[in-house]
Amino acid sequence: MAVSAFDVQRIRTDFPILNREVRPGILLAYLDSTATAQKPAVVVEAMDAFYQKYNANIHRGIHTLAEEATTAYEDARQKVAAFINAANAAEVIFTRNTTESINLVAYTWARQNLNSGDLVLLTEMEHHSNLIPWQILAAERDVRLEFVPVTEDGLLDLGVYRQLLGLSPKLVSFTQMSNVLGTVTPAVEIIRLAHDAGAVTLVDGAQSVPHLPVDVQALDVDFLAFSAHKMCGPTGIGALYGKRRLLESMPPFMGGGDMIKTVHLRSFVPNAIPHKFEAGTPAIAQAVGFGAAVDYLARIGMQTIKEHEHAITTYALERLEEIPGVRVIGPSCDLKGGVAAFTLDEIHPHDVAQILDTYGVAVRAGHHCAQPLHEKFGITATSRASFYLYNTTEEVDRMIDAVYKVKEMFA
Ligand code: C6P
Repeated sequence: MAVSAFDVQRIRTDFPILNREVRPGILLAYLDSTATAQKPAVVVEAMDAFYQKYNANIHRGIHTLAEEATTAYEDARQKVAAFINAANAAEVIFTRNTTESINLVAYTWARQNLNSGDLVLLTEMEHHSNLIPWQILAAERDVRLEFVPVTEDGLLDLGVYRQLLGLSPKLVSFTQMSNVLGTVTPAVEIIRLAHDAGAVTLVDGAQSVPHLPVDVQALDVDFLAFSAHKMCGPTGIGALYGKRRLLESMPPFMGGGDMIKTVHLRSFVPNAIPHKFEAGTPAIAQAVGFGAAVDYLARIGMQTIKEHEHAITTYALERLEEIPGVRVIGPSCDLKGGVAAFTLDEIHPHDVAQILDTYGVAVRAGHHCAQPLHEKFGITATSRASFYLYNTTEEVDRMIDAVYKVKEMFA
């Protein structure tokens, strides 16, 4: 059954892995894109072409291959910048992933600007990537941390947020989409209020950039962190967007080749942005793959992808909620992206995921690197199905049938 005008069967032919049998006769139903997305052939081919045809180091050589590799790497930066509507490609720093992007801000901007007693405002729905860097900083600098609470229905409590802004935080750092609840947070409003209170803002876009149209200028966000591997690109590369003024004022993150203008035995002058933050040989093939991935997503259109995921998620939530003993955490489908985290009776989520796997259905189980959020809901773990542009209602049906099988086994 098609859920929208979007031709999902056509899209699926772009992803060879989706034809894979997990075991003889059992086709893969990949419902774990929140962990990492599958890659279309165009991404794999772009990386393959780099290694087969113009592999060379960048910004260093003047031979043909080095120039071709440098052009491809910088073209990828332009593509990623255009994808999030950055005003200038120099505002996009290539990192390893979202985690490194957030740490970059914590180790540079935050250590330059935050001191004892200063406040960092986070939320209770953060991934560990947007908690631990601030906990480390808090321990080192005596910086205070406060958290915007999550309500029973999986939303941020904006009333408490407004009150916490009265404490004049220096930084407000929050996720635009929860990897567990699926909640899409009201980022425009959160950022506007933070700026009115004098705070700098960081958005964890690990889940939003792959699944929603994200425009950094419309958001007016100061920093945005995201990973290529969750948006049809390769592992090993991500990005940090930062406003030019901030990036230029920040000290380098790591020292080494490429991030310098001049070096003497006892001193150096850092390079201009973005190179100031890209020490050493970067992930060149991965950047090429990242560029191919954003080309691919942009061709389909992020609004179209969002609508397809919304239709699949609506269907999945309806079907899950009809199963006795299933509890889905998070808000209604109009307030969330393509994530359905649930518990099933008293059955351990690892058992659920393992049994689903025997039917070819790949879901994740555990705390999904959001342990405090699970504690808030009084649980230690959930099973989590997540959806992307290539998922179908048939795959949801297969998951539902498998969940009924789990219930039978544990009855
Ligand atoms: N969440 C999940 O299964 P990295 O690992 O750096 O690419 O992304 C970290 C990260 C940060 N923020 C959010 C909201 C995330 O969802 C993730 C990654 C995966 O939910 C792996 S733990």
